[in-house]
Amino acid sequence: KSPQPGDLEPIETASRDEISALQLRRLQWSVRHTYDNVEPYRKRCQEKGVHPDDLKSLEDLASFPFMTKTDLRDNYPFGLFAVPRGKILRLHASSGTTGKPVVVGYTRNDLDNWADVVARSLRAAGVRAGDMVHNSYGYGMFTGGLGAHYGIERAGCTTVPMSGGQTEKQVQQIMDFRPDAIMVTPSYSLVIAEEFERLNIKPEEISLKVGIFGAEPWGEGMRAEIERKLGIDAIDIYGLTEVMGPGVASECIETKDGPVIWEDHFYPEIIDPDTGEVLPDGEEGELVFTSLTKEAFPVIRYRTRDLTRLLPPTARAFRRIGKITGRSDDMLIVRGVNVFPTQIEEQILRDKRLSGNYQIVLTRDGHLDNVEIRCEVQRELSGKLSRNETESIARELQHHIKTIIGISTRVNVMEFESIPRTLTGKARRVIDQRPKQ
Ligand code: ADP
Ligand code: K
Repeated sequence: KSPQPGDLEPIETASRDEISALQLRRLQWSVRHTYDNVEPYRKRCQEKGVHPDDLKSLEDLASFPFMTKTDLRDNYPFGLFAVPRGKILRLHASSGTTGKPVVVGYTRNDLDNWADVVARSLRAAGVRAGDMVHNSYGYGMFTGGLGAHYGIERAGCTTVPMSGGQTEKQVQQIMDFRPDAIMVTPSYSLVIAEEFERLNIKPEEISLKVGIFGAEPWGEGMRAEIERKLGIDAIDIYGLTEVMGPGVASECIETKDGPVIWEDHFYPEIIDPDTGEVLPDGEEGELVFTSLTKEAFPVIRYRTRDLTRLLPPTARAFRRIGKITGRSDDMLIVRGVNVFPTQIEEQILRDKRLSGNYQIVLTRDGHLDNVEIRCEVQRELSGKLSRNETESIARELQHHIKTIIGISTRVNVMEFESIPRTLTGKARRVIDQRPKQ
C-alpha cells in the first residue's frame, strides 16, 4: 500500500531545512504565546532568567524550563490555559498523579489541527476517503474516542462510533457493516479477535484490512498476533492528552518502523531523565514535547515520562519514535487507562477500617490486564471481622476505584500484617507480573 500522489501533504515530503524553518517560526510564536498568557509559565521563565526573545534557533529551547504533570495538577483545572474560557470548545481529562485529573482544553483551531493530524495518521496507515472506520476507543473525557472520531470524519471516512466494551456487539457490527479499518487499544483488539475465533469466523472472512492501535505499549510479538488473528496490517499510533491526544505520532504502513512524529505541530526532544540534559537522536531517554500550534493549552518542553529514542526519517520527512520501553515515573497503564498507585492509595485511605498498607498486583489474563488490590484491616480489627464485613469493605473499595479511577479491580481484604514488609518497613506497592512487551 504505497501512498499515491495527493495522499501526502507537501510538508510530509519537505526537506529538513524547510521543516526546521517552519518549526522555528512556530516555536517562537508558541513560546511567546505561552509566556504572554500563562502566568505560572511566565514566572518560571523569569526565575530561570529566560525570555521568548532568547529563542533564535531550535537549540535555544534547551535553556527553557520544563513542564510536568505536577504543574498541571497544581494549576487544576484551568490555570495553564492560554485563552479565555469562552474560547474553549472542548475539555478532556486524563489521570493526574493523585486524585485530581489533568484537564486540557481546545479552541476551534486546536480541534481542527487535531482532526488534521489524526486524518493524516489514517492516511499514513493506508486508509482513504470513502473507507469505513470502526472506532472502539472509549468515548468520554478520555481523548481516545472523540480524538479518533473527528480524525476519521476529517479523512472523509464513514465513522462507526462504537466506543469500548460489548464485545459481541462489536463483532456483530463488524460482520454486518463490513468496515475497512478499526481503531482500538491493542489489548482489546485481541479480545475482539477471540470472539471471532469463538464464532468460528476466519480472518479472511473479516472485512478489516488495517487497524490503528495505541494508548498502551505493545511489541512486535503482539503486532504479529493481531495481524494473524484479524488478517490485517497493525499500525502503531502514539499520543497523550497533555500534548493533544492520539495522533501526535503515527506509523506508516509502507515501513511499519515506529510512529512518525507530526513534527510540524509537535517538536520532540529526548532528555536524560535525571539531569534534564538534551540527548542526541538515537539515544534512549525521556521524550519531551513542545506544541507548535496549540492555542488553548500550549505545552513547552512537557515531560512525557515515556522512555524511547528519536529515529531518523524514513517513509516521511519527519523523525520517528522507537518503541516506548518504559516510564520514568510509576504510572501504570491498565487496558489503556493511565493509573498512578497514589490514586489507588487515596481510595484505600478513605476507609478508616483499612491499614493503608496495600499491594497492587498486575497480571495478564488472556489478553487483558487484571488488577488485584491487596489491603489489610487495621490492627485492632484484625481477626474480628466476619467474612461478610470484609467482603463489603472490598466491594465498596472496588466500587470507588471503578467510579473514580475508571478501572475494574478485584480487592482482597486481608488480616493486619498479611502483606510482607521490606527492610525499610514499607511494602512493595506494585507487583507487575504482566509479560514484558
Ligand atoms: P491516550 O488516550 O492516547 O493513551 P493518555 O493521555 O491517556 O492518552 O495516555 C498517554 C500515555 O499512554 C502515553 O504517555 C504513553 O505512556 C501511553 N501510550 C499512548 N500511546 C502509546 C503507544 N502507541 N505505545 C506505547 N505507549 C503509548
Ligand atoms: K494511555
